[in-house]
Amino acid sequence: MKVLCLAVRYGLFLTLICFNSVLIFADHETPMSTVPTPNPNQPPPRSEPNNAPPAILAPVVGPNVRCNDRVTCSDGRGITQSETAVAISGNVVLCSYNDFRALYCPSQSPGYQWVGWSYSVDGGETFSDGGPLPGRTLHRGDPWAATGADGAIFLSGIWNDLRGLAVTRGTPTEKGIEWAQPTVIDSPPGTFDKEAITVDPNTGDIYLSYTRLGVGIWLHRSTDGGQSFLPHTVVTTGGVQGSCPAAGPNGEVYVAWNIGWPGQTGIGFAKSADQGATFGPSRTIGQICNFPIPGLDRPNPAFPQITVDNTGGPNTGNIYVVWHTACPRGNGDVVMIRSTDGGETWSNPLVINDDATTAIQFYPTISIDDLGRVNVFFYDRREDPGTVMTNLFFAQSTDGAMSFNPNIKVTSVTSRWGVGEGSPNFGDYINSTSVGTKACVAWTDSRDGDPDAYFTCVDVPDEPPV
Ligand SMILES: [Ca+2]
Ligand SMILES: [Ca+2]
Ligand SMILES: [Ca+2]
Repeated sequence: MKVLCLAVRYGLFLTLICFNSVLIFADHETPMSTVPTPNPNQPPPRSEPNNAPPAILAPVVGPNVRCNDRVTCSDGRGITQSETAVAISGNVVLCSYNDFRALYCPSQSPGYQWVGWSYSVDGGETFSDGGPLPGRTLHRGDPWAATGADGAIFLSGIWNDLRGLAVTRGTPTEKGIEWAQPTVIDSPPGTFDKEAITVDPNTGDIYLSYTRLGVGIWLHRSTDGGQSFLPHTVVTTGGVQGSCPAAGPNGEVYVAWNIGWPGQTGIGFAKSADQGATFGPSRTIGQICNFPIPGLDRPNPAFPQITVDNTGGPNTGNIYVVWHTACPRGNGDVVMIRSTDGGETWSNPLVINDDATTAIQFYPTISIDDLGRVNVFFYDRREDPGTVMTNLFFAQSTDGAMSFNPNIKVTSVTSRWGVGEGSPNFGDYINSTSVGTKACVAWTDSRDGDPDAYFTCVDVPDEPPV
């Protein structure tokens, strides 16, 4: 029998009335004589831009911790650390960045290279500057990092003045990270740029995608823990940049990229169903409408980030892509699209930032935690629209990116963009990773006066058992 019940409130009295059935329940609440005490564990009142389901426990933003030390070259130069990568293995955290001390004083003790790095052995509470990497000044920047299935940490970057790429395997220890000699990819000859790596969590295989300037996006696979890489596969051709790879649960490899940078127009995508041996046709899955980023000293790079749910949960296999664009609302916003069918079809873009301002949001980075929650960090100027004052914000989806919970400010101090030396002063991207219930991020922050790499985690506890 169908039962329709209405909760009707008369003043302080609540009455539950049921129709089309016997009256099951009718009661009157006892009027409250005192105001309830707020529960500090309850989240604050939420806005409703995304119809987000209520969270049970409040997220906790950790302290903002600087990764690099602030030692400069003896002449005062070398102040910029930016364009960040991050990987976590147990209590060891790698925080990597373009380090301009490599430009101005590579020989100064302890020795600097373009792929700067710092490490933490206490889960990111404190960091130490890492010093020389094997290969030293042949490292040429654009760091990216990933954690291997065996707990190793992989750090990639451009090699030898854009003549190759290097992937360096790090072994976490109680004292830090022990680096092997880099594995170099430098043939056939060409101009290499803006690589990114990912690890297939099921096989441990490493995928590295990158730009062959003027040629296209290529991809290499390693099946031996980064000791060697198979010959390249062409992902796409033409004027493209800013690729990002992701591995699916059944050997799929997906790559997303920026079409036409710096005259960027859209987000490209291609799929391999055979572990990167061959790729299907390139498709345009998103649109880029350009907007300026005041304080950034070169054209705005709208590089996408892509990830796949490999948790084994209900959204396993879902693909998520984030980037920034002014298309939806006329100002810079962070948007996401998702595919639930292996990249065949995609959702419409969902604007993740929930502000009501015309401020810009940019440089989104995405990861998926052990619960399948979709975690996104991005720069945000909602508190100071139209200026160079920048914060980092966080947004989480618990429903497979159908909606996002209210955004949370991550930075405890606002950064002023524009300072720095060399280009790009604040980098082309930031990076994040999720471990357990924590979403962790490395970003560029200038609260101390010039660009530095910073790290923090946002812990969003799981809902308590009912
Ligand atoms: Ca600095
Ligand atoms: Ca770069
Ligand atoms: Ca905006």
